[in-house]
Amino acid sequence: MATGEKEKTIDPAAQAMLDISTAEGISTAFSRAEAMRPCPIGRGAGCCSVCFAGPCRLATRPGSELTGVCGATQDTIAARYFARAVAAGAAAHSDHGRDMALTLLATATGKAPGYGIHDERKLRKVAHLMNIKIDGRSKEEIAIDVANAALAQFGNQNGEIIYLSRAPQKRQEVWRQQGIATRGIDREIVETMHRTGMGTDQDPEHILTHAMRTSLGDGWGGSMLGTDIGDILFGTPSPLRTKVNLGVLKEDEVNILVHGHEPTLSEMIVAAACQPDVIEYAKSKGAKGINIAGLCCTANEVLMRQGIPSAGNFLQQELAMVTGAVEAMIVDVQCIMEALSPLTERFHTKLITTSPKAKIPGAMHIQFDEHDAMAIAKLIVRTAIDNYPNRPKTRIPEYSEDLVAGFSHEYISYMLGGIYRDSFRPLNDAIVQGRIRGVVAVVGCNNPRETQDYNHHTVVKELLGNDVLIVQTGCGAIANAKYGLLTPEAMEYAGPGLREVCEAVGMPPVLHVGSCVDNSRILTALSHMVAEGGLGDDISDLPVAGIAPEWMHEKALSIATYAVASGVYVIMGGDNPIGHSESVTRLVSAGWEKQVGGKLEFEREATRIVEKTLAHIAVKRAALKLVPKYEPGAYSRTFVSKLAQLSRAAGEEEKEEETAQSN
Ligand code: MSK
Repeated sequence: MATGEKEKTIDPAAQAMLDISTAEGISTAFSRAEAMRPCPIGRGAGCCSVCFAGPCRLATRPGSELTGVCGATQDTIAARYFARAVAAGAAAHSDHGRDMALTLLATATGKAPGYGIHDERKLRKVAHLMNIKIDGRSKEEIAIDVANAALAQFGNQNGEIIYLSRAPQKRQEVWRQQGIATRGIDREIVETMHRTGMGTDQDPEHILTHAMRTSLGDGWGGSMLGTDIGDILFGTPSPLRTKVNLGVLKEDEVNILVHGHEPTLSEMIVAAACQPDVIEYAKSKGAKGINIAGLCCTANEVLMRQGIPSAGNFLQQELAMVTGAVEAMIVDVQCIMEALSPLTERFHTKLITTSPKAKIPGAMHIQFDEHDAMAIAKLIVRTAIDNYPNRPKTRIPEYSEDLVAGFSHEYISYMLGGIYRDSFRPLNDAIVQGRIRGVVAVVGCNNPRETQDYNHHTVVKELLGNDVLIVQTGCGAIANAKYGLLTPEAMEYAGPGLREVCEAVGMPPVLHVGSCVDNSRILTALSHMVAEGGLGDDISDLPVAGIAPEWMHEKALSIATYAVASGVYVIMGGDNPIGHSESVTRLVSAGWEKQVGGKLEFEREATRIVEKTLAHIAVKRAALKLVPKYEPGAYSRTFVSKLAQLSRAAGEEEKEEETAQSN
């Protein structure tokens, strides 16, 4: 173990690869984050660069009286910064949704051989939601209408996007009262960019309200369409068991990693790797077979539906290459580090970009086209196979864990109510009776500014012990899977009430519901909980919360904002990105709570995150007149002392940094 490496991650596989990286002088996100302290002005939105009279640097601390050259205040600058990040995040998720709709259209019109409609039931359900005629029509006819209706959601100019109607009635009224019912997905994103440019919207509250409208077009628009159409094309997930962490790489097989977000190519890569001629080709090169694994959310897509193992979460992409065992890393869009390309100069891995939207200098580009998907997928897999004889000495860390994934909201409903009466009733009853205190979504990325996975792991374990049912998506799900929390065995961490319910229903206490776009499944599940009755008549009445303890991407801000706009209390870990404006920080918390019933807070410490979450659940339970009450101090002692140790270490580091800055 090299000095100082222990605090970078709690994952033994990552730790092993970091030791090697340090010994061999390999730069990783961990080492770069250490060398590059965050800019003290930029990290709280104290800098404005939206026009070219600047950039205007206002201050390193909140409360500056300075303004930009145009007179923009710190509050306006912070609100614009926040809204633009939300728009960027919403754009990423929604463009994913658009591509899925285009693939569905190509499939239904016979222009995308290799794809099919795998879940006809879901197709009909979605068609019904979109008021599309079903009776007497072929699945292709219905799918064409669904795809066209989905595509129309992006360019819609007036009225409301269709899926807002899936929310509880009261929530829809809140959106209308506040003027934040999304008109069109693209329209709101474009309007955010217009409003936040130099010289347009200068009222922080007004800007932030529009950020909510934009984000709703992500959660109840682009992301929800991405999820639904993904299910129609590739199947709605149901539980399956697979493995996670770098130990899923194989010594004697061609290792291909699929990385990024969209399932269209990765599903086809999986199919191509199963073709007898392709397997024979791999054998002809001396490999025993072909091993496909995933990274980030592409991993979650093929893991949820196909049981393909995950090699790890966001911070493991470079470390996977350092194993020397990866013949090809196939990337599409989002969360792909530019640093992968220089790494290919040291390792034999072929980095293959595939999206017409994303090229990386130094990487090989094989452009994917769904109209010729299998031929392209085979070409990519063969390129990886050709690289197998070039493999150097490998150092695959021997760490992998089992996990159970595949909990779509449809399956959760079936699991709770049974095949004839699928429903959320048993969950609502368990919450009413107090066996389950509440439901918390723990989602989002890794961030090299935090100890990798520590906050994800700590928050989830603590909440489980307090009878809170957990749902997870994205890299957060992979984080906890690495420590065995996504298995029925995690029951040992559950409080007695939660345990009783999970044992009766036969479900694990942590449910992996999918990739980042699948946070929309959580919105649907919350709407079902409201519809089931007994827990109020709006999402904001439910004893639920959302946490992104190690987030780093703009997409996480969009997710947080649409969750808040839907009535959820959300806590994000790490630094407050708008920390230089106390007023804007208040607007997104107390201000938004007044407007829409949800609020957004930033909190570094895992213990505080847990305390605030449990306190919020207690308040919601009290408002619903449910028992039992929240009892502070109910955490396990081991965790409290470990957390105290880490928070002391973090405090000392911050002090050192402040001293360095004041010098
Ligand atoms: S991949 S957005 S690092 S969760 Fe969805 Fe992971 Fe965050 Fe990317």
